[in-house]
Amino acid sequence: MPTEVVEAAAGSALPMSDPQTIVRGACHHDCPDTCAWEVTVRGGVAVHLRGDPAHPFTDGQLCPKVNPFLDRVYHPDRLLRPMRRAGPKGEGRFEPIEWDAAIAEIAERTAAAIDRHRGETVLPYSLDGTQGLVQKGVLADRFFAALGATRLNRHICGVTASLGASDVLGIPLGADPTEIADARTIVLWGTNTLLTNRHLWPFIETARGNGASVTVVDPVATMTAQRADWHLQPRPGTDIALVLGIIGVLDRDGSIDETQLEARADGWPELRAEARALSLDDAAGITGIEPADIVGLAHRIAHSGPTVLRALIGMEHREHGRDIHRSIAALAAVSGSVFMRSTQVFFDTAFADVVPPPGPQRAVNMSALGDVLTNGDLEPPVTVLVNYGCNPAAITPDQNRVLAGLERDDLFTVVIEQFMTDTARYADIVLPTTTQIEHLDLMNAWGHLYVSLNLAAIEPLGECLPNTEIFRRLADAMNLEAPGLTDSDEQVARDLLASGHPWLDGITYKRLERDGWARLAVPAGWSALAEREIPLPPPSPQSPPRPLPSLSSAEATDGTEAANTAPRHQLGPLQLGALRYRPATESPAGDAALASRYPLALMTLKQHLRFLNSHYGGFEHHLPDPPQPRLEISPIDADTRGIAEGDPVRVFNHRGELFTDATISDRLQPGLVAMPFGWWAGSADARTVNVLTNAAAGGPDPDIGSAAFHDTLVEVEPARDKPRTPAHADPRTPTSPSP
Ligand SMILES: Nc1nc2c(c(=O)[nH]1)N[C@H]1C(S)=C(S)[C@@H](COP(=O)(O)OP(=O)(O)OC[C@H]3O[C@@H](n4cnc5c(=O)[nH]c(N)nc54)[C@H](O)[C@@H]3O)O[C@H]1N2
Ligand SMILES: Nc1nc2c(c(=O)[nH]1)N[C@H]1C(S)=C(S)[C@@H](COP(=O)(O)OP(=O)(O)OC[C@H]3O[C@@H](n4cnc5c(=O)[nH]c(N)nc54)[C@H](O)[C@@H]3O)O[C@H]1N2
Ligand code: SF4
Ligand SMILES: [Mo]
Repeated sequence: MPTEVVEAAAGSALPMSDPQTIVRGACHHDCPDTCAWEVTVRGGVAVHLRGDPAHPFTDGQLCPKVNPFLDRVYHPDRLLRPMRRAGPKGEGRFEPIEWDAAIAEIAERTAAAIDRHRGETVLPYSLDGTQGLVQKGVLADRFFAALGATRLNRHICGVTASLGASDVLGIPLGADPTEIADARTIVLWGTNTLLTNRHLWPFIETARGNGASVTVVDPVATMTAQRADWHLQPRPGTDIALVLGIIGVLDRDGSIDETQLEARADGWPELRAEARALSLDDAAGITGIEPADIVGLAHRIAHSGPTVLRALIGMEHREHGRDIHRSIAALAAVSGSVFMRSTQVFFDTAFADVVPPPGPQRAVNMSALGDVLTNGDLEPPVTVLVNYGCNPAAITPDQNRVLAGLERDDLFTVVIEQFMTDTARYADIVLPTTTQIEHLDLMNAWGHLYVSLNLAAIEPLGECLPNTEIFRRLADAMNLEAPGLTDSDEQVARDLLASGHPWLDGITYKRLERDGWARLAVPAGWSALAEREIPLPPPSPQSPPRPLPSLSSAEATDGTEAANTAPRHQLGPLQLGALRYRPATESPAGDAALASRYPLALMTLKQHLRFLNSHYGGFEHHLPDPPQPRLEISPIDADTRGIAEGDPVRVFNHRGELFTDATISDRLQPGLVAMPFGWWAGSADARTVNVLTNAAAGGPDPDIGSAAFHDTLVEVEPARDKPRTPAHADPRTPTSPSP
């Protein structure tokens, strides 16, 4: 239950005399910052929301996306009742039904599909619509495991970057991001910190105040690049050549402590040989960065430390994304820099579901949804799709194939959503779900080390139910018998905190109820680059030993080689090894025939201040003026195509086309165009940028890793007298019945 506090929240405009409750929580968005917040509730209504001023990372600030979050909660277009489709798929016409009828229909149709095809005919499709551990996954995962459903490799975000880091470190754990404040040289490598990770910026400014320099390595002159001391603008996807160039400089200068490196790492001679094989001029030729600048960056990194190399996700959305991220980790090892990245795996390591992981069902990569739904060879075919916390019609690459799959008459689609998204329009049954202030959750983070407890501040609106309750009801309706299917949300949270892992020492449910958040008990200065052993939870009969995240089960220990306190897993030497730049297949230097038809590289960026992925993409007050996702094009490329500022254009390739207006931009190098991602199409015939994007995995295995969104080739031509799509959905055209 919420803590009863009868006081006015500092900074709120509420009269001091009104009794009110302040409930602690944290933002659920897929954002590294996981801001702690406080909701002020009066008379059962949330009246005010602010960042928790005591939280060391959030520091009382939320962000332009989430400051008006209560408008999202009480938005007139919130889905408030279960609905059944009443028109063609995609049209978005629905009629209300009762919860019991909805649950019964889903249970019956799912059971019938399993009888006909076996469990793997069911595909759960979800991501990080909410990052809360309880609502995002635990109960849903148990439910789908009990059904024997196909497993989804949720790899569209973060996994490729993690694998690249893991290839060097054995486990993808960098340093605590707040330690960036102690750096003298900061390199933000393919991460747009000011936009995507804004609460890290004050720590960077602290370092700057102490004399640190900030370098951004990014093909686009992002807002972060514009605020940096130095912006290096490599050609997209060429970072490995830049890294080899830097290592080559350090090698020639004798700046590498080879004795120390060889004691800690395998594969240095192979890496050195690759660096020596690429001349400085060749590195400059591939990357488009002047030789003197490569030397300058190498010297900064090696001689003006402590140096932090920070990456998040940006470069993973490429065919060779895994190797690009591997190269940054390797550079950190070679140059003695601090390596800083997502902190997700700290939490994955510390928390454990008490229920054993699912059996050996087949797995599919979420990036390949279009193929999975339309490929006639899949056996069994997917005939039941249960979608929650994800908006695949908008966010998944190769949108035409995704939509063709969602249109299939023989596909039974259930969408659990807060709003009538582009995906929900294709549902057979839509189930209305709660927002973050209406349910309980335990929040991890990937930009810092604080865990938070999010308490429900208000009752669910309308007939909304949390994801968890929906899966409990479905499990009951389907008579499933498996451990933990009916656990309460609080039980799930308590069990997660009780793994016994030393990083959760002293962090109890009770403490989180009182304080809202707590820092994982990771020692200051800890990182897998510096420490080559990692604590494991103590083995117990209730929680069988499990492999560490991103380690194969062959590498994981059985947890029995006990030290005096907790058992520790030896990570072994760092792995360097050969590393070579290769152009992506779908890039100007890759497939020449394709590049001659579609000569421009398209990057589909997160660039809107008031979007979070596809959240808010259809919200009037979150859209820019004019409310249209424009194509950015360099002056030279616009000129050669006869395109002027604001002109309507057709953007197209072998996957699809879309119509929009052009913006001439000097943020981009010639040969590169960009469009924002996250907008809604708003109708079945409209398309968004993902109609053009590449679904290839960010590494050699198609089932593993993210999509190569940014390795996409297109052509652009003037399109006067053509309709412009996508227009944003008119948020005032409700497709749901009124509550
Ligand atoms: N405001 C806002 N914040 C967000 C989000 C949002 O939608 N809106 N989304 C959240 C999510 S889900 C994520 S994953 C994070 C992502 O956060 P970031 O990791 O910062 O990722 P991106 O913005 O995708 O990409 C960062 C930068 O990488 C650059 N980049 C792309 N390719 C290359 C390359 O080959 N080399 C180099 N050096 N740079 C390259 C891009 O130009 C881009 O500026 O942001 C989160 N935060
Ligand atoms: N072209 C291109 N495509 C991209 C990217 C890119 O950079 N370019 N980035 C990729 C990346 S990094 C990511 S992470 C993905 C993001 O893809 P998604 O995870 O799909 O993105 P979101 O828009 O954050 O969330 C999807 C939905 O979750 C719903 N939701 C929120 N909370 C809850 C809840 O409690 N329960 C339920 N059932 N639903 C909830 C929201 O209403 C929202 O519609 O997109 C990827 N796609
Ligand atoms: S979206 Fe990110 S920055 Fe904004 S409130 Fe949520 S966690 Fe904080
Ligand atoms: Mo992401």
